[in-house]
Amino acid sequence: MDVRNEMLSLIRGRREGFSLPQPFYLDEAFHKLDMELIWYRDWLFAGHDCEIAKPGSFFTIQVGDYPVVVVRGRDGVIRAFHNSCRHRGSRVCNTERGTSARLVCPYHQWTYDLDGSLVFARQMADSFDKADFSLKPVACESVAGYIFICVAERPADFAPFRTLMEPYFAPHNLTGAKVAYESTIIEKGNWKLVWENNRECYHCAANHPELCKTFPEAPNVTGVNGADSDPEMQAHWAKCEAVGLPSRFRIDGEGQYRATRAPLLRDAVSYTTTGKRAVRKNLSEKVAADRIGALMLYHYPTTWNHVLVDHAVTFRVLPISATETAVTTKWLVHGDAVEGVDYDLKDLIHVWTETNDEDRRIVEENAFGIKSPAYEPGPYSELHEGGVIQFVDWYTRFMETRLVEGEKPAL
Ligand code: 3BY
Ligand code: FES
Ligand code: FE
Repeated sequence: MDVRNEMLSLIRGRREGFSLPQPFYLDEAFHKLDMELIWYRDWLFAGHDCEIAKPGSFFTIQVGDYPVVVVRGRDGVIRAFHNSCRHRGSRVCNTERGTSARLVCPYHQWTYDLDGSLVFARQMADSFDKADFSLKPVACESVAGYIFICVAERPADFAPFRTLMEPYFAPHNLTGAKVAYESTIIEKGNWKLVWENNRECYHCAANHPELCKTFPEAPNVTGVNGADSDPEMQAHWAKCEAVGLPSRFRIDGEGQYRATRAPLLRDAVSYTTTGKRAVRKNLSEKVAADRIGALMLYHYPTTWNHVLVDHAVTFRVLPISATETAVTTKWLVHGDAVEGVDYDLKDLIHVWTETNDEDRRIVEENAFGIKSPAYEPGPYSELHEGGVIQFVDWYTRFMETRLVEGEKPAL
């Protein structure tokens, strides 16, 4: 049986409400299908507008086999390109980030303008037309300070996500923020294990002593069920919406992204060990109220986020192989906030640095155990792991649809 049929039959034969069969977490051929059908086709969170605030500033990102560069043009527009030179294919930008008036390939110095057009190629034949060799564009959208890219030739419509997400995030001024700190950790586990772990707080009390001081472990905060009927959530939404902050739980029809705002525990306003703010200056001038809790967004397959009154923590997931995943965390503060004056960096990053490391260990232990020939899919807790059930349902439905599409003869 070829790998597509094997995956399809495992999806169709799987027990709902149970974790996935072993190959979904371990097998390189299955992973290649994940890359092809999800990662190379869908919108992915790449980074923030404020990271490339000036014309000519760029960052690079590796999506499976695709190196991509995201750059701000002289016109202020953010664009993305395949980071593969149109001469003989070398990577044009080989640093994580930088600023440059033009993008110059280090191999033979073919030189591209910030809009991707080739402006200089030394001593080529007379018949050579530079216009034929621009950098290939990658679809790129910026919304409320978040840059999303899609390497597919015909990307899905981005507008529905923008419509849902923008009103929630725009008041928080992430375009005017700065990244106070970023970290990338490699978790030795499949990207779906990283997500499964993220979508529940069943593990929180026993594993996250720092986060649990401020973050509620209630399943309707992390998951997707029950928030609407929870009077505490409703009261919180009403309070925040009264000061102009959209807050109620919203999810798209496919279940690929949701936004909601949740209160933190007791009097907490931020993710610190005391619950007190980590940054003196608010993230946004437009948000004055302190007790707004956390605005949470997830968007499969790349990102989950928490926006607080004083800072935001954003996460980006990128698979490296079937059994390794890079998780990049960024702490954003007001663009004018000064380290040592407005915030102490150690305090700011402490809780999520610990939490990430705890989650890394959890994911790695999970992956370790799944490798056992004795592993078989186990039941999720409906009460506590509704978010995980939702993620796995989204993933299997998404893959099934695309595997079936692939079976149809091309027109
Ligand atoms: O970041 C999150 O949203 C999840 C939710 C619960 C715990 N965890 C860290
Ligand atoms: Fe880029 Fe030759 S490969 S200039
Ligand atoms: Fe966790």
